[in-house]
Amino acid sequence: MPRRPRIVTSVAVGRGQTCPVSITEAPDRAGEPAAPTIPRGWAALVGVLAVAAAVAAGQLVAGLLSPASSPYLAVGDAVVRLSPHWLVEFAKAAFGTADKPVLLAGMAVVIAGLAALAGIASRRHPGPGIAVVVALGVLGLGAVMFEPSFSPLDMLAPTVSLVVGVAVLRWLHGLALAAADRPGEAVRPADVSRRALLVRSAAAVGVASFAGGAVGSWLGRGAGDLRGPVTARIAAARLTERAPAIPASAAFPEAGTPTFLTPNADFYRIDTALRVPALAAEDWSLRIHGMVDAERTLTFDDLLSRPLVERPVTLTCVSNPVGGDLISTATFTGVDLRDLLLEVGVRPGADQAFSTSVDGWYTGTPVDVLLEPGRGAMLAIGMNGEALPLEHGFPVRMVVPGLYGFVSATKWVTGLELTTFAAKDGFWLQRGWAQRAPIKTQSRIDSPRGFAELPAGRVTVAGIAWSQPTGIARVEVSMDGGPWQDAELATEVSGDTWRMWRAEFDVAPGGHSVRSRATAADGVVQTATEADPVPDGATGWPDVAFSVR
Ligand SMILES: Nc1nc2c(c(=O)[nH]1)N[C@H]1C(S)=C(S)[C@@H](COP(=O)(O)O)O[C@H]1N2
Ligand SMILES: [Mo]
Repeated sequence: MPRRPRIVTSVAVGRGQTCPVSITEAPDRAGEPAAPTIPRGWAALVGVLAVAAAVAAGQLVAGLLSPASSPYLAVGDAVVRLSPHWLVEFAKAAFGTADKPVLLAGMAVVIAGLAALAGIASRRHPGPGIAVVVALGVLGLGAVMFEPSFSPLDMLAPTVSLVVGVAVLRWLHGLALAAADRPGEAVRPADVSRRALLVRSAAAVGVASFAGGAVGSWLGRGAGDLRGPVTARIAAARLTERAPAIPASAAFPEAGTPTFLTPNADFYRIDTALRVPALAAEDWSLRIHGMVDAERTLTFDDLLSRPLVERPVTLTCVSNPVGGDLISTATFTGVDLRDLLLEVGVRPGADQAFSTSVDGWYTGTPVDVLLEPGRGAMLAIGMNGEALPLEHGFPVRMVVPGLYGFVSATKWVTGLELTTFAAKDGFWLQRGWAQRAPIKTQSRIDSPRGFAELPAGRVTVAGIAWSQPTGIARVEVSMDGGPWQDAELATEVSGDTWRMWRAEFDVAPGGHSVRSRATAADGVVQTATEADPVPDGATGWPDVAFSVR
């Protein structure tokens, strides 16, 4: 039977010209109704539900087997890793620590949009929809295989995801097609029941996807009980160096400063990991290799059998703007890293200790800093008397007093290669940040808060200052551009930690602005020159405006 042109139409071919085309279709057999077409809305919904089912199935299998194999989160990780650095900086600036939920939500919107378009392209034949579902599935599989922790079993979740996506698409597509109107035909009772079946099936897929995805995410959230036994073992271990007692006079919380030690739950968190690695202490090991006399692999038991030290350290992020809150203090427990490096024997010429994390992150730390006597670099296993929280590097991280986190504080550390700076670049160095980044002398005003309205009378100005590992010798405050006035300093705990300060002023009703500047123990005064965080840390004097009634 010859094919005949059914529809003659014209399409725009640019600049107002049109061109007639004929769309040739399979011929209708005499008397048979025209081919059914799924309404646009339903077609889009079929696409979205199929992809939702695929994502949920991947999430569920990953949650059951291996959280690192979730295709959805692996794609998110890949986006973070492949994003140009201006985009990452923009996201950090715009969303702060909410950047991860924002990324995942943005991905959901993009994927749902794609799925809807795929559905609409499949109003008659499921082919285009299947192609899109397969393409997304292959993307998920590829992203999982690129995860640094990839093992072959991890292919199961993305594979199940792909298969479920295609199956649900074909199934719902079939139901939708069966329920679709046949042009020129009256609605029959069978059509009504077909429509009811479609609605029920679509609702079931929606509910099952939501529930499966939620359960999978919950299962994969990381095991809290990994930490309990480790906390107990740290408590029972032999301490050869105790942290100094923290006197009440080390902070002025009543005046508005933070508490001296930051509770673990409030400690600032910065990393590129969408999923917190959940690595059991028994499964952890650290390989120290490269330019060393004797390569060495340490287990968690090896660490615990060494003398443990306890040190209060203030960690600071290079991205912290003047006045920002990416700074916190904890007492870290762990092993001395200098001792360990002396044992393995660092070869002459090795100027970079290149640490790698199980999450795929990496950075380089100057060897001379790690080997500096008294610097106190450590492999930390405990934080404020507990095992490290998962999001702060459980079971083992690096802590190096005096260096910004991005060049020193590798969390979930599993490799330490002694090499040269010429040979390798760290993650943030590759993205325009500095190679060596000692912490700059800074101060912050915590009280009054910006734009506060205070009652008339005496005003207490209070804040923090830091200059690890040197320590703070002086903080001065200037009200309304007046002379610098010495602030009262809190009791010093260590040069590796922040120091609180406060000062009192009589201020008249009206608007005011107050500034602070710190002086380090070596006499270096916090510079007034304003610099952005990129590439090696912000500078400038904090300035807070407030008013008095
Ligand atoms: N594995 C890993 N470790 C990391 C990072 C990271 O992205 N991945 N970020 C670093 C940065 S930039 C900082 S400031 C500190 C922050 O440590 P915290 O989250 O415990 O405060 O961790 C460092 N260690
Ligand atoms: Mo950082």
